[in-house]
Amino acid sequence: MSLIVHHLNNSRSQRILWLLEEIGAAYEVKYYDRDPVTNLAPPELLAVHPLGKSPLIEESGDSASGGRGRVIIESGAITEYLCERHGGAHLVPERGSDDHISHLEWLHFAEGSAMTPILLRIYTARLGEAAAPLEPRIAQQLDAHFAYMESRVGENGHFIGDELSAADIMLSFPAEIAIMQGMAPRYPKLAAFVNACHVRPAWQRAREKGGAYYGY
Ligand SMILES: N[C@@H](CCC(=O)N[C@@H](CS)C(=O)NCC(=O)O)C(=O)O
Repeated sequence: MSLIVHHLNNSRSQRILWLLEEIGAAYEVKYYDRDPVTNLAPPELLAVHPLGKSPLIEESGDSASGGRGRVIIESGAITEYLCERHGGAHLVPERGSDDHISHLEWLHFAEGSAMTPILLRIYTARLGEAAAPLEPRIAQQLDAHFAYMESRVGENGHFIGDELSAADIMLSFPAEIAIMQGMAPRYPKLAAFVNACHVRPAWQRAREKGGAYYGY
């Protein structure tokens, strides 16, 4: 069996590379570049999955499965799958514990909640003045989500307990966006969290492998 990550530059997929480096799993990276004008993924990704978005992982089948592999989409699902099947159990709190429930909340908060106002801001920015009526609501929602993260991240640079968790890896992407948008003075604990992620050797190895990743 072999594991392939279909990786788009400057994207959420970076955290899957980071996760795999933390786990120490063997994987191959297939690289895709965003269109310089539209910023969309190239059509080659559509050949892998109908949504054509990244991250995608592809597990090739072994002879026992008759060579059937499968493609898995969604960062959160990919993260849970890799932790369960590829040696990342130490990145998930013990099932049945209170920390495990918090971990589920945070892991899904990253894509399910935090990314919504972030994407609204990115899309409406293209509308210029036409977006003005929406702007206060988007700004309020961005602040609500980032302020919530700021209020819960530990001084130790983790959202749950004293060790890195899979949820930290998922949350790194929205936190990095907050810092890229110049919000470090407003959310100093989130800025410290992002720094704590970036000094990890596994993050740095993933950064080397992933190619362009915004200004980081
Ligand atoms: N919720 C999905 C979002 C996937 C997604 O939108 N990926 C972006 C990269 S950050 C993408 O592929 N954008 C290019 C496009 O939409 O063409 C996940 O977390 O996997």
